[in-house]
Amino acid sequence: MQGLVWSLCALLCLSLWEESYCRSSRETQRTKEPFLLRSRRAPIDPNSKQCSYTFLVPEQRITGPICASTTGPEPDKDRVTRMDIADVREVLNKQRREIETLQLVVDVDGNLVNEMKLLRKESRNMNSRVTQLYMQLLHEIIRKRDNSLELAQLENRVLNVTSEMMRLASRYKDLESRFATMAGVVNNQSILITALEEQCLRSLGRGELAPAPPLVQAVPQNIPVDNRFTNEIQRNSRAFTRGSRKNSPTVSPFGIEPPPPQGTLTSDGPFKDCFQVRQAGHTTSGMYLLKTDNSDRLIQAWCEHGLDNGGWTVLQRRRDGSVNFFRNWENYKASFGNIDGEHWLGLENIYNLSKQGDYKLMIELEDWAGKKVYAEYSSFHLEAENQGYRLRLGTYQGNAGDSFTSHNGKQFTTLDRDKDAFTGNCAHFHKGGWWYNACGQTNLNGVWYSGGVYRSKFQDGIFWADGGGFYSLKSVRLMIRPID
Ligand SMILES: *[C@@H]1O[C@H](CO)[C@@H](O)[C@H](O)[C@H]1NC(C)=O
Ligand SMILES: *[C@@H]1O[C@H](CO)[C@@H](O)[C@H](O)[C@H]1NC(C)=O
Ligand SMILES: *[C@@H]1O[C@H](CO)[C@@H](O)[C@H](O)[C@H]1NC(C)=O
Ligand SMILES: [Ca+2]
Repeated sequence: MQGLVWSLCALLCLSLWEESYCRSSRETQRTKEPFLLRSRRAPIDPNSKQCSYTFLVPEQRITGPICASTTGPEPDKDRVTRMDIADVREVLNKQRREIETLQLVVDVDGNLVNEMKLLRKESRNMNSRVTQLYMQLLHEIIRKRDNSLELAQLENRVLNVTSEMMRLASRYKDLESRFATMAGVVNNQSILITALEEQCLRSLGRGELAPAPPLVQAVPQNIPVDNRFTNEIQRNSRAFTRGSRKNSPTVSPFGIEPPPPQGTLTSDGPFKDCFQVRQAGHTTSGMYLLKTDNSDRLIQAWCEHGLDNGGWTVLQRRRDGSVNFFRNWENYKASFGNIDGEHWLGLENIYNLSKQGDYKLMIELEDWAGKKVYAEYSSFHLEAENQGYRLRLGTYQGNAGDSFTSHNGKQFTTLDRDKDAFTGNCAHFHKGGWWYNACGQTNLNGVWYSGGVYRSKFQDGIFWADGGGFYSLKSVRLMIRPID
């Protein structure tokens, strides 16, 4: 820019100078030839002076001046030129001043233009900046509005949740009071049940109060102590549902035949017992069809092949309380329950099985800590029905303790057939069917209580004296196999 301005100035100066020079040269043209035009004009200028020479004769003395050069300007012309120069200088000065003024103006103008340009640029920048800021502001405003909306929603939700919480708290209090009422009712019912039980026993004893059988005194070794309440509840609920369960496979404990056990038969038998099944090559525990000697009836039985080389015929099994064992003579004579779950194989079947040869009995017991023990009797068989299916046991061996030998030689007693040595009916006290004595050291067909230690007026749980009379076992199995 600056350069351009300067070059412009220079051009201007040059032109001005040339103009003024030309003017002055025109004025002086007649007297002085401008050296620029001499070459052009010299040959044709008629006013141009020629140099004149004076030739001297050598014999003669020099009397006149020697002309060395006659080109010097004439005095007239000299004067004119000086005046001209003064004129020109003045004009030049004047013009220089003008130029300086112009220069100043130009400079100012250029600065102004620059400033203008800068300002314009700045303004443009400002505009875009302002636009940007405006957009940002808009954005912020929109965002703020959204936030406030969200905040309001959140507040609403918090309020709602708080009110919900209060509602739930009040409902919880309501439920708590209702629970307290129910607990009171349950306690009252429990008392009532006990009273009714006593009354029932009294009426069974025809007005006389039958004395309770002696309790098994053995103290269990590992009693869980914190589940008494659980047992109480369990017991009460059982008292209500006993004999009226609809979903149970065993519809009624009295007289009604249970539906045939279901399951898949894996037998290609029939076999005489599970030992024969095992000998035929079957190694999978499961349900098999058995046919005892001199009988044309088939028996469904569970063969246990996973224990001690297998071949065990299961006579009874308890494990989850799914089947009611407080049943009459007909039930115990036949069979009940589910072959693949809790069941009783039936006294007649057991009798027919056990008379086929020499069998030993294995009783497997598991407590609620998962500990398994067993009691084995070297021989086992029952006598016929007219002998009340009297129990005949061999000698004990095992780690469960011998709680069964005291039942040896006893007939089978149910709630409707009392063959025990006790004045009352042991089946009523122990709530099962068994070879009761008076009443005995073990009750494996008793009530299945959850948790082990149970609270009951009588010892009616599934107990094995060595585990304690008030400790109900978790699972039990009675199995027979021919003596090796
Ligand atoms: C809060 O509860 C009111 C009714 O009690 C309901 O209309 C509103 O939609 C609820 N708000 C939320 C955020 O759940
Ligand atoms: C329980 O029985 C007692 C009296 O034996 C009685 O005062 C109380 O109200 C009964 N409670 C319930 C919840 O029935
Ligand atoms: C038991 O065996 C006898 C023959 O000894 C037979 O008549 C009877 O039907 C058998 N009972 C069962 C339930 O198989
Ligand atoms: Ca009796």
